[in-house]
Amino acid sequence: MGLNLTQKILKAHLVEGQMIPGEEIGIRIDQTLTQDSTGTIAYLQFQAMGIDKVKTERSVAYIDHNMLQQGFENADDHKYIQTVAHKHGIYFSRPGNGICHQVHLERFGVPGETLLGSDSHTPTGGGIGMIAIGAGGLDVAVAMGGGTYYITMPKVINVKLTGSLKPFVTAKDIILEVLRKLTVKGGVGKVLEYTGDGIKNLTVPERATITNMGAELGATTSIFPSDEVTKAFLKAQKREDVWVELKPDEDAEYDEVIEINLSDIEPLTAAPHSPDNVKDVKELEGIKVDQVAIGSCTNSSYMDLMKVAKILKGKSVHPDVSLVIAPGSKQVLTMLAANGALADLIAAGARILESGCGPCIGMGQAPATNAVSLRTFNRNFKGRCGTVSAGVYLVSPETAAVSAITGKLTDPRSFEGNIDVEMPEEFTIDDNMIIPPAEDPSTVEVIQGPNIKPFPINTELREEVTGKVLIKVEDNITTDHIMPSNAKLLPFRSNIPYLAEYCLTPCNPEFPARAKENNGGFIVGGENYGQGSSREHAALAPLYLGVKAVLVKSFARIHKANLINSGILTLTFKKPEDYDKIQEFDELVIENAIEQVKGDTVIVKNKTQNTEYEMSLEVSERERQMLLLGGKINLIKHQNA
Ligand code: MIC
Ligand code: SF4
Repeated sequence: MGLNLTQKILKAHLVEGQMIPGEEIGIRIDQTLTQDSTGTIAYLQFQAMGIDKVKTERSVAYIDHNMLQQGFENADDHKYIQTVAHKHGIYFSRPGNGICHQVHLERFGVPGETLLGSDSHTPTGGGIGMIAIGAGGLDVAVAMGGGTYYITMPKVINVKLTGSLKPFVTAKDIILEVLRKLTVKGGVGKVLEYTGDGIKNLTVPERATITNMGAELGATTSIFPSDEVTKAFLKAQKREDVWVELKPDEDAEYDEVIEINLSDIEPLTAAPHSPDNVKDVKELEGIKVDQVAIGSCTNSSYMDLMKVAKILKGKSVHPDVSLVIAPGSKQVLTMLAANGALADLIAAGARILESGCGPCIGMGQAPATNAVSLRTFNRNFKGRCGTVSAGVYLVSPETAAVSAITGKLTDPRSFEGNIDVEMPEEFTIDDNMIIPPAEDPSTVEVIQGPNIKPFPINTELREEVTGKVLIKVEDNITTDHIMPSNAKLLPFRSNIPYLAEYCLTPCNPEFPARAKENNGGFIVGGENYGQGSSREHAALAPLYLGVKAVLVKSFARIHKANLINSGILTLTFKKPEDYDKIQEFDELVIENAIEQVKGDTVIVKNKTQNTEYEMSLEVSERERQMLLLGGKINLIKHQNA
């Protein structure tokens, strides 16, 4: 039986386990990436491991999330990350050089290699045939130290693309179509492998848009083959030497096949407040738009922004619309500046932001009260943009640009004119904003400012785990609910005690106080709990507040791993109807916890209601060890002792 591409790359990196879907496997990681908002804690963890130099082939530390520098806090984070990177063999991408995923694709990604990143959109690298996975910072720190990365062997779904896109229909619309079909939890435990004749006409940036938003499906990752298109892209980046051809075997088998005829796809939008709330643009056309934001790791490539420039050339942004554009990288911005497209954007009235995440993570450009914001980004969770009452619609750059002119959500096909953009034969290359590691690390002093506080570490599991239900939340709770990120909080990503004051406050402002009064307790949630970001702060803040267990109908992959890494019990209801019975403030107890955690079923007693629930503990043996010892750091210490 032939192998699909996912299996081939995993097999080449397999260190432990058997490649049977659902079983835990350990893989070797070739490359890592971090960004500033998860990086500081990840490097503190790396330092705590006492390893001098990273053992990966390439590790890169990016600064892209928080660049407002309203106070000293995040400038301190940048300084720390720069010095710690310099000392330990890590490349440092300076603020202004661009969004981690865009720059990594341009300058570092290698087909057939594995990439682990402390950011959920790391699968962008699948656009050039990498197995690129998002994880919590601690997992990335361990990988930098040469440690194995463990995942559940995913099922591989073949997404077969046929036909070709109609004019003004884009890669963004393809992935929105997949989201419409599969929903935000449809990819959990799966890799989406794209094949078929339809991929031939998709450039690397277009493929990367698709793999990037595989994160919104909850997928482990997404991948395209490495073919002539990939070669052309790498050649244009003067990196042809890293290209290899990679494709599934002729007789490859897949766990599932989905066929999509590209010519059937229409311009789409994900309406508030979920990336899978997908509608045809036609259906919603005419909605008045207040803000248009173009950029993010999903849609800020040279090709994307050239199309936007072509649409805006000689036109004016509608008087009621604020149009902001953040180019994905210095490379993109330099090229737009050199060929005059930047002048066209500015002349039309676009507000040009620096190359970084910017409004995507709520760092500035919060829309007005009740505003409608069209964004080319990947997430539209309530409040993520900085304004709780605003409605964010996710769209393609083409739809965004055309709507910025008309002032209302507009089908881009109404634009008259040609917006074809050729893939450049050569990108403008200058890596002067990437600082290589120090030749003599002993001369480098790591500078750690006062905002950088120690991170919490759990204690061994107790015989009896007791506490109240501190909060009960519904389905699809995101990490943006659990540990919100915005311009006010992002500067405190290395200060868990401060952040904890905001933990779960979008669901219930009293949660942190309640947790402290009761010495911690339990969280109860619905399906897909913890979807979205890789931020381990969404586990560290509950840990700091004394949360001992999370009881849900189902978990999102990265958040579950982060909870286990923090030694917090991850329990799922065997009978989903039990979720309905449990109430906030109920007193719960897990008796004989140590014994019970050694098995797959844990009985949680509800003392208030005098009943009990059967919960599954779906973890590997290694994870069980972590839960018994109080997290991954304790496990590492234990193994080294
Ligand atoms: C996001 O898009 O939510 C982020 C900010 O990039 C996060 C990482 C973080 O929370 O720092 C992610 O997607 O992992
Ligand atoms: Fe940055 Fe937004 Fe991409 Fe997250 S999704 S990495 S915040 S651009």
